[in-house]
Amino acid sequence: MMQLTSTHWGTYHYKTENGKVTALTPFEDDAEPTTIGQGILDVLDHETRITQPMVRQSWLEGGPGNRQTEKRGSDRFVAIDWDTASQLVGDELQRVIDAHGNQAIYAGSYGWASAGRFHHAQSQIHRFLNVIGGYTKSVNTYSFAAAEVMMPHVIGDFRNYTYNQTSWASVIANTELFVAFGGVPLKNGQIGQGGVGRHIQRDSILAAHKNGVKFISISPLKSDMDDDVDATWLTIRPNTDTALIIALCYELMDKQLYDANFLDRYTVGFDKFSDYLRGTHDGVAKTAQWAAAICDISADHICHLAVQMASHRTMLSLSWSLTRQAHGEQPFWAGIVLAAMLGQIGLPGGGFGFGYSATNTVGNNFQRNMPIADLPQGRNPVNSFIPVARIADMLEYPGADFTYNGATYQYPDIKIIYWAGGNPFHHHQDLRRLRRVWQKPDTVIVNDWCWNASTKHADIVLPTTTTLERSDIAMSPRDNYFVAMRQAQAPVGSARDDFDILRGIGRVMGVEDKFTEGRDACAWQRWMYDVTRQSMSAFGHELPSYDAFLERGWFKIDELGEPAVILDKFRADPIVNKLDTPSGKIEIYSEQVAGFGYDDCPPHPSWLTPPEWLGARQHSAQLHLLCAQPANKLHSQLDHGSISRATKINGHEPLLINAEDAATRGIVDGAIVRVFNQRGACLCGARVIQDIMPGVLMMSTGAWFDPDITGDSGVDCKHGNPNVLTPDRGTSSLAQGPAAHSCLVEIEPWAGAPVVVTAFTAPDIVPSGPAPTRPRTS
Ligand SMILES: Nc1nc2c(c(=O)[nH]1)N[C@H]1C(S)=C(S)[C@@H](COP(=O)(O)OP(=O)(O)OC[C@H]3O[C@@H](n4cnc5c(=O)[nH]c(N)nc54)[C@H](O)[C@@H]3O)O[C@H]1N2
Ligand SMILES: Nc1nc2c(c(=O)[nH]1)N[C@H]1C(S)=C(S)[C@@H](COP(=O)(O)OP(=O)(O)OC[C@H]3O[C@@H](n4cnc5c(=O)[nH]c(N)nc54)[C@H](O)[C@@H]3O)O[C@H]1N2
Ligand SMILES: [Mo]
Repeated sequence: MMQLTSTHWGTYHYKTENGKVTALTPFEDDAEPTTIGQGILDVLDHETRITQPMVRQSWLEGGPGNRQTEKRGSDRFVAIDWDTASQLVGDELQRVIDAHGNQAIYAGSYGWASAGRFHHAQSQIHRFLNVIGGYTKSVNTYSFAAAEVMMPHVIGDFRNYTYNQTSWASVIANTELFVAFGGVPLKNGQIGQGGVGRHIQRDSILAAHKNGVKFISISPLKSDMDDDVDATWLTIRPNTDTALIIALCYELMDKQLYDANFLDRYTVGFDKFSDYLRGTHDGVAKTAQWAAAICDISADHICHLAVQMASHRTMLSLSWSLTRQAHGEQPFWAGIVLAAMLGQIGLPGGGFGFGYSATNTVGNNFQRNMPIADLPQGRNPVNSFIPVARIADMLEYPGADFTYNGATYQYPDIKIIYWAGGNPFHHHQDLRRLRRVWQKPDTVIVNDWCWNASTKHADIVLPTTTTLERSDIAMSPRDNYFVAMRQAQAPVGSARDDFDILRGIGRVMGVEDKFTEGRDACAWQRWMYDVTRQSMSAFGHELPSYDAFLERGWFKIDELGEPAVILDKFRADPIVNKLDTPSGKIEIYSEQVAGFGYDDCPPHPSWLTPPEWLGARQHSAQLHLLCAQPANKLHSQLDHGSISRATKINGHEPLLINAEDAATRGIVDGAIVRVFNQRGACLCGARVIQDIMPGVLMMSTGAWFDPDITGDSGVDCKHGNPNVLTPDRGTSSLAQGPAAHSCLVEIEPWAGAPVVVTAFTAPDIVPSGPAPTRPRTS
């Protein structure tokens, strides 16, 4: 049997010595493995590993009626045994259900968790909570919420197009000009949710280059495009891509370079949009000169780009990051309209794509929408939900109205937060605010394996295994490799799988059998594989038997014979293969969106000035902060490991700053700097470079939030988490998505004494606490 494991960042052979994993060797089919995975080896047993269930001391001593919730994030923890922990959680869930109903439990539990189909933390927690009557959920993602809500109005769907888009194979063979808004960041293609068999992004882009594809990268950051493809780098002011795209549309219209037949046959609403381009109602023609002033790109460049696009087979790649900014609904919509004007949608290598290399998945060329079984979720009888990034609003304003996709809803009153497989103190914006409103619920429960900011801000912490400590199956509808993940070592301490944690709570609540249906983890995995095998057979793929799969360790589904092209069937026959929009066509103007009447999301793509961008600077000291995905880890995962730690500057997260901006502020390479705005401040280490647009800073996400509990330094995060600076503001009334990339800050050399980063230090733990008192107050 092969000793394989799988992660979001690759598949590995593992080696053990004395019962501990000591080496991970990349899988033989993966010629471009990443180093990210090696980061786990030195933290499996690190001081940040949680080895026993923990309860926050004042919560334990005071009981749920007197919990000193303001101490969340600065309190000591008491180590307890599993029986006590299961009882505490079971009793508290029951108390809240009895007193307030299931909607008072918030368990959106957003996050990436780990690869492995069965031990997927969210699948487990959601199934469990459905068994006990449901929970308030979240909808959409932090990745691209604005697109998830907007795109169905425009092309009928989003996910189906982004995960199944025109493949690299089609680009390599057919594209002449590849224009990438936000680049093609290979750093992001290192990962793929649910497991990666083979990394394809670098090979693909190099093959395209070799085949003569010309790349243009439109981004504030040069490294968003690989140096080896000789791309043209066009710098753009952050958050202004919509203006650029609209001006490109204007120039195509003005020069009669657009495909009127395509617009006629496949779209609705161009007449209204062309009025907007001309400025019929607002008196502003959306010319290249107009956009030049907004985007800081010369009008000549814009005109030239329009002509180039119209005279070549052009692929427009629209980075997911464009949706994580104020009015993030607009860039993709505008991009689709531009592609429609070029008339190449549905042709090989032409049209639009959403974020090539945003993950390893994007642009692959194998069977789409494979029917891979999930752990059955049951039914959630609770209706209440929030758009995922509105969590702080929900906690702050229970009962208040919010808008979402044409309707108005109310925020529920949350008493328990239960998180498994995500890190809200990584992913949410304006962490000072989140920390404040996080004190409101009665109880916060977190399942996780390490002492990151979310476990430190919990009341009850239930320690989980890592993937190396359990068996599972890597099978994802987005990757063609199936991998039998073997348990490589025993769990550290008394860590349990999420499934066993929930089973224990279920026992206390009298629902264990309903939750497990009499299966243990092994029996569930066999069941999920067998269900998948059956449905894949109906789909035209014969999978080996489960036992043969376990014996062999892995297998793969072959790539498609023909390069995949999105919307090719729609192009072939727009009546038979109509889109799932009200008109059945691409909606350049949406009557439905018009009916919503949102000022911040008009019925056709529009340039709306963001609340924070370089054009809204109050003084020249302000810079635009981008906080992109980290190259050396996945979000906050493994930030404490050797690979990520090796990039820190005196323990602080690095920040990229242009040499000019650094010089005017007296900042030298390697200096510790303070970055601040009205929402917060953090320390980080400056990396002075040429290849970032002046006026723009870049700080990756993922540094573990490290609040200064003493208050001595006066900063919100000692380590360098950009989310103490980012705004907690919805993209618009339509999607209410996160808008982290719209953020102005100032920066200065740190004049204070050196600050010790404590992000990777465990909280104070009381070894064996008093017997828990559990007064049942409410
Ligand atoms: N400023 C800014 N913020 C951003 C973004 C940005 O661009 N800028 N990007 C956003 C995006 S796109 C995303 S997707 C989010 C990502 O946000 P998250 O997905 O919340 O981030 P992760 O660090 O992946 O969190 C996963 C957590 O699951 C835990 N975990 C791993 N395995 C297990 C397990 O088996 N069981 C349990 N119970 N837990 C486990 C990990 O230790 C970790 O704490 O961040 C968002 N935040
Ligand atoms: N290594 C690694 N890979 C990852 C992740 C990770 O944490 N680590 N996270 C994964 C997840 S969950 C997601 S959702 C994807 C996200 O994938 P993306 O959305 O592509 O991620 P980002 O890195 O935020 O953005 C890509 C680039 O867009 C540029 N950019 C930002 N704002 C603007 C703008 O206004 N205009 C233009 N033209 N460019 C802009 C930035 O320079 C940035 O480097 O990445 C995935 N891949
Ligand atoms: Mo994401």
